[in-house]
Amino acid sequence: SARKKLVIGNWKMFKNATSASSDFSDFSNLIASQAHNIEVGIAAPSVFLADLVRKTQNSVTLYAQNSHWAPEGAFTGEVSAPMLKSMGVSGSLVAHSERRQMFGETNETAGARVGALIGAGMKAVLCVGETLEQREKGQLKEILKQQIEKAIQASGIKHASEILGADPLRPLLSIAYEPVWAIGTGKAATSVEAQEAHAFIREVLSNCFNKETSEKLKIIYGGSVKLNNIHEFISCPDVDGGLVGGASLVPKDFYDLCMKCC
Ligand code: G2H
Repeated sequence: SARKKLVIGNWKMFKNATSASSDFSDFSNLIASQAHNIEVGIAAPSVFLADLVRKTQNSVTLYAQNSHWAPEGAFTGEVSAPMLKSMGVSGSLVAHSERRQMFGETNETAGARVGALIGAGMKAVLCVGETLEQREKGQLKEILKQQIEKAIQASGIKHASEILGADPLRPLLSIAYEPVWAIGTGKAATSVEAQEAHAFIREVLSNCFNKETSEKLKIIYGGSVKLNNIHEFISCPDVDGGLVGGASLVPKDFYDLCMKCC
């Protein structure tokens, strides 16, 4: 497809100041050393971002793992989109399933976060996905439709032009499909399951915006993506890259994985 592949490493709550710094440098040096046609990002714990932003060499896009819906205010412990932007951070993950499961994230709060990021001209990667129970009950499509429609509604985004941004190859909004049962379990979805969900997500996006816009947006797969299965996923017509947790933690390994997407 005409969509540029997008691979984002999600460091979750791993590393310390020293290892985050040296791993990020190692990874961005490797990426900068190689000509490629993909977009590569790291979503790091926000406490490390100020340091990492100085080391990107423009080869790696930096993301937070969460950002608040308000620009500022009495929200102890939270970080806002304008704060991240002021540091040179490009965007944030939104509503990762771990946040939905453990920190009370809803489709409405997810949407508000997306709206704040896009409003600040930043990238938002909205994470969606069904639990095993929902899949077994045949609710896959219903859940994905709700997660996307409700979030877009709550985001306040009205026009496709708001999410497309200035660079046609890098829209501000992306979707990460992460079936909850595949996250950190070593049990990835099959490429057939991923393609089916991604094609449906594109259909939902087409209904929310329009067909042309839905064709431009990237839908990336997450959930036990590894060096040996990434190629299978990105070979699917509607899979535009990966959101990679465990396999993004070692710089050389993640670099090798990224190179499989070129
Ligand atoms: C899913 C994924 C990255 P992992 O959470 O977001 O993690 O690749 O470890 O399953």
